[in-house]
Amino acid sequence: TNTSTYKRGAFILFEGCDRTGKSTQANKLFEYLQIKGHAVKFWKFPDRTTPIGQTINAYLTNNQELDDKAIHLLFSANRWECMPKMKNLLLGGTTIIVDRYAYSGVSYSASKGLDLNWCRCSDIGLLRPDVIIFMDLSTEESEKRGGFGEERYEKKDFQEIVRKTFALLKEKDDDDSLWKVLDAKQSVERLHEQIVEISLDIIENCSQLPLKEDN
Ligand code: NYM
Ligand code: MG
Repeated sequence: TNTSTYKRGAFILFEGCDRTGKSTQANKLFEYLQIKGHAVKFWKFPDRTTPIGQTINAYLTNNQELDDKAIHLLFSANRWECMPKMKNLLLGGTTIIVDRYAYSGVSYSASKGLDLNWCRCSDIGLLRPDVIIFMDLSTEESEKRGGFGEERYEKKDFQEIVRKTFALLKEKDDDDSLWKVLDAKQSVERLHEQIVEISLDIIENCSQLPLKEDN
């Protein structure tokens, strides 16, 4: 009975461990949608351009030490500070492709030993993505991709724990149909095809739905 032609944008999220191809695929999807004439924006967390993001960057590049809980809350605050802009874009009909979000926030922090439920608290009320494209790759495979870099967390044993924590988050999710787990070992092109199909479907199907909040 809703005859409105109003369409909101979709919140498409890429998640996964380091070196799984998230940024490559997020960029390819962005270019594809742009060429097809969609209103689309790209967002990356952490957003290292803000003052909070600069502190996060200093931490990740080992130039600053911070208490585990303090850095967790900064990652979360970095999402909160972007919410008004993201909300406006989505309501204005722009689709947002996001590279990492609260699921990385909880997985990386909980993998250090922080309580998982404590970690989730600071993200309660953030916008909920319409789909989570999870790039799944064994740590052996991700390590082969030129090896891990210099940044904090880029260590094989730690990544192994993060991967398991992501799986636990999916399992605990009230709506685990939101998660599309892709075998990231496939070729860039093959993955891109699947991601395009998933994304076009989501853009179409969420356009009349209200924005959801994480709980
Ligand atoms: N990371 C990212 C967190 O620990 N918590 C968060 O909330 C987010 C968004 O930052 N190793 C970690 C995961 C990555 C690192 O991200 C930097 P990227 O996508 O590698 O630049
Ligand atoms: Mg990285």
